[in-house]
Amino acid sequence: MTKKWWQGSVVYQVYPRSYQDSNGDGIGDLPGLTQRLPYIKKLGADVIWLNPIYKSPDKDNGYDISDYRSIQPAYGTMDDFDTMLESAHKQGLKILMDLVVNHTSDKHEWFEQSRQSKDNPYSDYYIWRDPVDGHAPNNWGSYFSGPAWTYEPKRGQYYLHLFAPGQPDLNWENPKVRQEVYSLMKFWLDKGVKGFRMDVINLISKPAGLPDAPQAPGAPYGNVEPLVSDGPRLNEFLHEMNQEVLSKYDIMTVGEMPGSTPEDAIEYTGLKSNELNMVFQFEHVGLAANPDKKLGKWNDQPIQLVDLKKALSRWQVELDGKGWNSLYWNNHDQPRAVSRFATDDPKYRVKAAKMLGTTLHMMQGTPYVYEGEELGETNVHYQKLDQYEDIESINAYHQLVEKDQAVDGTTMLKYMENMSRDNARTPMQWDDSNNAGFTTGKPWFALNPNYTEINAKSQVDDPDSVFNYYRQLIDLRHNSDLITLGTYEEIDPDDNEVFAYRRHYQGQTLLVISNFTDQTVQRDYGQANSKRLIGNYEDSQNDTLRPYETNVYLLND
Ligand code: TEU
Ligand code: CA
Repeated sequence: MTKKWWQGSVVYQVYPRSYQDSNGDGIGDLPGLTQRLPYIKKLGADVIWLNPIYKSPDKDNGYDISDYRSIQPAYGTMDDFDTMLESAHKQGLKILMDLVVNHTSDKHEWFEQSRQSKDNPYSDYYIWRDPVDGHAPNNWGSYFSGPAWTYEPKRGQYYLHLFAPGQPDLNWENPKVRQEVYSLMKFWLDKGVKGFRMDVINLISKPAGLPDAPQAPGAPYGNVEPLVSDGPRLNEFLHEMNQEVLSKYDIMTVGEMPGSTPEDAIEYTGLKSNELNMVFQFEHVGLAANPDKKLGKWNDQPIQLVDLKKALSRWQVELDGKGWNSLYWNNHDQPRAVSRFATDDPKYRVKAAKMLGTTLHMMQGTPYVYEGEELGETNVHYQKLDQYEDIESINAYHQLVEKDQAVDGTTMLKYMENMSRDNARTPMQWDDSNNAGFTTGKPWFALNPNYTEINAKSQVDDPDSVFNYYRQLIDLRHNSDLITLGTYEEIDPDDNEVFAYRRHYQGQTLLVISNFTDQTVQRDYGQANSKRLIGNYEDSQNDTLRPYETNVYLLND
């Protein structure tokens, strides 16, 4: 197997709004990112995935785009973008853009036209349906609470929006829509960006007839995901996109795919499929959802290690040699990794963050590091509703607590503290000065007060920091085909305390052992007296694993 550049790469994700403000308006921007590129280079990442930076009314922090070919003014100008891109290239960094084409903003010109009448050039760019008995055409609920349909009196019809009403779904059945998408993709690729992260790309092909979705007892709407994910024409659309655009450039693509299975992912990323390079699967971030189905992801229960192991190992084993994995613990939609999968107790936080990094970065696939993860940043632990900013969290509170009375307010706030997307969106913690060096003005979103303890400045030159540990993990991968390409062998799937696995490649074996508990435990996998490549304690004590201890060994077969 010849290694593709994106198989040997590590991606660093930047949420531009919260990365670095350069002009004191409290909002992160492109010149701010340009200033910080050397930091990302120092970490050792190869590629930067930028969350949306296009013109947008910001109903969903940029995931509602009103012009795909211009920059959101708060982030700067097209010149600022070009400067950033040039500077990135000079430093050997590639830029990956966020492609959001399941939906646009309702303020996009296409939609402004489309909603006027049933017979204008854009009338069929979106998914319009007549009312049924004076109601919405089916029971679909939006990902952001409420119905997935909104009535437009001018057309006397409803339009579909799987997310907010300000995010109408594009009609991919219309070949003109697909050509528009291919054309905007070429616009960015011709500038020199090196690929796309494709937002909810497995939702673009809707099932024929738009039938009702399964509805949990007591839930006001049907749950669309099982119905709209991996729809009937998805492979065809992705294949067409590949033929018309992707195959003409040397780029990487990762499709965000809630609800996809390994079998689906093999279809999209398979060596012969000519569709995408890899997908973001949701299995491990969907664990510990509420058993009361109408509460969905909102819960405060810890994840069982055996479930986490099962989820990650399944993708490792099933995609080996057939597709390619992306590896991630968190992103802008998920709580902070260390709080969620280990502990943010100050006593163990540093050890735990290193342990998680090791467990993920020694797997097969392309690793993604979300801004601040490399510092061991934690959840923000808000206690009040008015501290939240994210549309998903706020809408869910109003729907579940006030409208449905499915849960009481205090409990819901606990669930949000645990699961809200806002945990990931507080500004980057650069130093211990006012507002963590993120802005000289008033930040658009409050900082996590622990920035005085957890920040980049204190870590970059400290050899024992989480930052420098991540740097070593990335460096190890860059220099090892065993880590990049080796096959995966799970050890003791029923062990709920230790996550251990082996990797095999050309007569060499890598052994990875991570203690996910705050207790000392004993495990013997034959590691005694083996060569240790990396670990989060000064030395290895062989079979004795201290709290959150992790070690990686190289064994010769
Ligand atoms: O996320 C898609 C998605 O599945 C999320 O809505 C997810 O269900 C939720 O955030 C986790 O509970 C993508 C983007 O990453 C997200 O930021 C956008 O809000 C969404 O699409 C709509 O574009
Ligand atoms: Ca700014």
